Amino acid sequence: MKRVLTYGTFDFLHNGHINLLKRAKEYGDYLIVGISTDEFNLMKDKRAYYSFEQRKMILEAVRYVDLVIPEKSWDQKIDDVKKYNVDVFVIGDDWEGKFDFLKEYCEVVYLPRTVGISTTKIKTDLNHHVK
Ligand code: C2G
Repeated sequence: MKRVLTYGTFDFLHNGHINLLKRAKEYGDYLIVGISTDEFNLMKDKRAYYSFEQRKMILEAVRYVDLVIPEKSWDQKIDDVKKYNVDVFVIGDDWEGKFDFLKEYCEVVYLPRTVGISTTKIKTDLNHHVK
């Protein structure tokens, strides 16, 4: 059983998120997703439209996701890797290099982001009534 871990806010779940989760799952058999709590989002200077509970429920419905855990701080990743016996940490390459400290504990993979979609773009387009 190869275990994969990733983290994110996953607000307004879109094809870029799904593409990331799909590829992350391909690195193992069991995908754990740490979803940023509403409080931690404030520390990332993000305000999600959907609450933690809503985002958790939505992610749990995604076929690639096996377990959803709360991401409460920047400092929990090493503990999570140990606690869940993680083999591979996967995240989008907008974070390239930022989590290399995990290489001591597991494989670290940065995947190319999906171009043309983001939660920010969705919000902007909706505000401008873009068809
Ligand atoms: N993503 C992607 N392509 C996009 C948008 C997002 O591949 N067009 C990926 C991001 O790279 C990330 C994941 O989808 O791996 C979730 O994106 P966010 O919800 O924006 O996550 P972020 O705020 O970057 O949180 O401790 C790590 C942070 O919690 C990561």
